[in-house]
Amino acid sequence: MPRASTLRIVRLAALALVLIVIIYKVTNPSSLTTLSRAAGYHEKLASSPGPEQKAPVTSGDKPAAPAKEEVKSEEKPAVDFKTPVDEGKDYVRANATFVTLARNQDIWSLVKSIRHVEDRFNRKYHYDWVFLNDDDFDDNFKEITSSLISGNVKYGKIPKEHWGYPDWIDQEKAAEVREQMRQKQIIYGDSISYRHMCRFESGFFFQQELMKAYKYYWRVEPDIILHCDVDYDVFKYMEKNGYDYGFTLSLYEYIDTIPTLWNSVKKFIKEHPEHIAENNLMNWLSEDNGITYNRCHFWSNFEIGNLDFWRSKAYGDFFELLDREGGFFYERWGDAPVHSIAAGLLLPKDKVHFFDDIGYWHVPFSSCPTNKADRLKLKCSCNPADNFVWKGYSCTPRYYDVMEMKRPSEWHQQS
Ligand SMILES: Nc1nc2c(ncn2[C@@H]2O[C@H](COP(=O)(O)OP(=O)(O)O)[C@@H](O)[C@H]2O)c(=O)[nH]1
Ligand SMILES: [Mg+2]
Repeated sequence: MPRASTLRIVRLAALALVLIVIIYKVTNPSSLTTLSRAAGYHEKLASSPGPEQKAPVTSGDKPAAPAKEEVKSEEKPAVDFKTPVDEGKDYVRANATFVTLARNQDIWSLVKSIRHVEDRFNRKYHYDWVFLNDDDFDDNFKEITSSLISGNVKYGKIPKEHWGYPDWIDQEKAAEVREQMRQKQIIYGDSISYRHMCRFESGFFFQQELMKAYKYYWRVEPDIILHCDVDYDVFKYMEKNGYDYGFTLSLYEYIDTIPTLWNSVKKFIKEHPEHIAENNLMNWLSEDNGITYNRCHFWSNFEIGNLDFWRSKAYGDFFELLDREGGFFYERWGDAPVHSIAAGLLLPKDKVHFFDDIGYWHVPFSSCPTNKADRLKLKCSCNPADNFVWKGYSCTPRYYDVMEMKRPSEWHQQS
């Protein structure tokens, strides 16, 4: 019958169509949506620079298998430098500690930072935490902080010679400068304690008795947020990759706080050419090969670093020259540009690491992992639209250029 045979033909055609689609999908796996989504993630892993070799996650939240092209990059065995979560009590930690400079009154701003660090990282690793203060910590501070921290907690009082005026500083001149800066409304321009703090963080935090036992540190300030899980041991990661300085945010310094800093740096370069590393980050710090400073600096309220670098002869000579120049008091040199210029000139550039996977906030800027796949994997709570890393006032795009690093694929959506 004509109607029945038409129906049969339609059914056969439909069946053939389904078969064609199945055959096409099996022979072209990259056309599957799950695989193409995973490809962006692996592309980033494969494009990571230098010795870093971020190996894909091995267990737990497994991304889907890589698309065909990426399989090639797995021919070279990737080294998993990211020591995964290990909650066992026999876990062997790196020789490392958190370090926080604080006053007793900072306690309620600090508890929030501690909770973030513990919840996102330290509850899995139990690293120590050293608190430093120019005064005595009170019982309330000690009781609350020690109740929150899963590693050993230590409290140190900074000796007078590390928190005060060196004898070559003309204190009247310093007071005049503070008054001028107050009138110009320069942030912390009229503060004495802020200057002692910046000089301490520049020259002395790593010399404290309690810090002498450690090699690596992670600096934490009050009122910071960790937006994402940190699902590997960052200290071991520093150690295995030979990194000496790690950062999350970089930006331009206010010129009014450091008008003569670069002149002093140039003096140092002339007096101590032996300390200047080959293949350093000068091109990140300067656009004219060292004649002027472009004011780029790593934001030092977050730092993961190697204390031996700060204790080196090179950095010791650097700090001593700057300290003699008096700019911590006659201007308002911050520890951030001081640390950054030192890391940029005294270290080869492959010793500095950008932690693109640590979501971090300190008022008023956030870093947030750029690619969506990373934010999901790390359970991030940050809005990528707020990611400062690719914005105009950030120096991190320049860092990528100088390091010849490939930018993560979604960077332009956040610029
Ligand atoms: N013990 C002590 N810590 C200080 C003092 N001033 C600042 N700090 C600490 O130094 C760090 C930087 O200070 P903060 O006020 O956060 O400066 P900002 O981040 O540059 O705005 C924080 O960890 C503060 O708790 C001080 O006078 N005494
Ligand atoms: Mg702060």
